[in-house]
Amino acid sequence: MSYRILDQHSALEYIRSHPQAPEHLNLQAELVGEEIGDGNLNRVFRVFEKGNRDRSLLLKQGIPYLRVAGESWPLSPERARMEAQALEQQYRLVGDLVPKPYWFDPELALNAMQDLWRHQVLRRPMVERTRYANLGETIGRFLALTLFGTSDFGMEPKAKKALSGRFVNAELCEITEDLVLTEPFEPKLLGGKTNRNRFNPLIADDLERLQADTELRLEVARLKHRFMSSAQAMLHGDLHTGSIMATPPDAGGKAEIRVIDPEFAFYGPMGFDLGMFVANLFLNAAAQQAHAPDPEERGAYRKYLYTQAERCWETFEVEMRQQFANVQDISWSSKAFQDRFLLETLQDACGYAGCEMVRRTVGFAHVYDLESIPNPELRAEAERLSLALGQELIKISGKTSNFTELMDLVRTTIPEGPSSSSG
Ligand code: SR1
Ligand code: MG
Repeated sequence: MSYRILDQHSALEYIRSHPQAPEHLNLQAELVGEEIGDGNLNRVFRVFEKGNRDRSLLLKQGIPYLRVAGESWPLSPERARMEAQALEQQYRLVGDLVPKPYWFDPELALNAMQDLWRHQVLRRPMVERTRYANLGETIGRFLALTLFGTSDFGMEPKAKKALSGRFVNAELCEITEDLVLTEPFEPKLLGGKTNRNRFNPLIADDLERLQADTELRLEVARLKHRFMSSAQAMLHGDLHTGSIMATPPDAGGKAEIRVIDPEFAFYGPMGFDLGMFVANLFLNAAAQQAHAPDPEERGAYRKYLYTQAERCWETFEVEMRQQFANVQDISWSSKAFQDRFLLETLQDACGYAGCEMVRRTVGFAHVYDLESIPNPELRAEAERLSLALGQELIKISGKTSNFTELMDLVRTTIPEGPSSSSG
């Protein structure tokens, strides 16, 4: 059957007639379907057997436009194929750190996968200061295994080239190139292009100062070029805290963590994924300025967030070095090369983290962490912290020599101590 946009009813009909569905659901049982998509791009349906919540699956369909913007922003449903391919690779490399893929239906641009109904997207619980003791470590491991495993270090050269050829994700990369790496930094664009920034009027002067900073814009230009031309590994491409789900933490504080939504996957610089993740921890730290008026509580949660950023980097580095120990190409086997590569990755991560913080504060696509602060003055206070740290991270990105230095900057700009009190 040809492409059509599914709704709750047609999603159920689709399931009833799909040959692979009975592997996951009893089609004779009463099936319940609900639309649950709250992301920016797609429609997502959950289907389960009434009274048997464990017998369920998730359908994610790419529609021909951006869900949050409507038909005025066309987008090819082909992105569903990118997600299918990326999920297949990630599942091969990290197994249950991602939802299990069931099937891809090219005609409907639809992915069927494991329904993580016990898991919750991290944004809201993190605004409420939920702690996941194993978050940083899990993401660090996810990144090392997926990035190394799809790079020249982990693949035979011809196989890596063939795989990278399957990840030419031009349309979604363009979104990142424009929304993350151009528009927030440029007061005027060339070629009649318009700038889609949206921001709190109370921080208009701060944005003007940021956009007047030529040193910063030069660094962003370098990072953008690297994003577009440095095909190191298959990236997740959009690894923010809305792309991570977790079960409620157990008595020891640990949770089952899964990375979702890899439709922005493409071959790019490894530091991009790392930078996105830590930036979203720092964005939350900035937003706690308003969410946690008690300085002790705010400081304690920031401390937790910074520890997770550190664990992520530490785990990434340890796992990468372990993988490098088995590298087959003599060119990559020296410690000196590995040190240098990891330093470059750290520097990239630092710069992309800064870009993510700035764009989530003044660009087109914001984050719940900041958006959920109802009072504009309090929100501006948090947004200024985010902009200040974002700018600093971009400016030190080419110079930073270790993660401790980066975290010193984070702690100075958005402090953990009660001195960060706003009253
Ligand atoms: C226009 S899409 C806006 C944002 O949503 C996605 O999750 C990406 O982060 C993108 O930049
Ligand atoms: Mg997404």
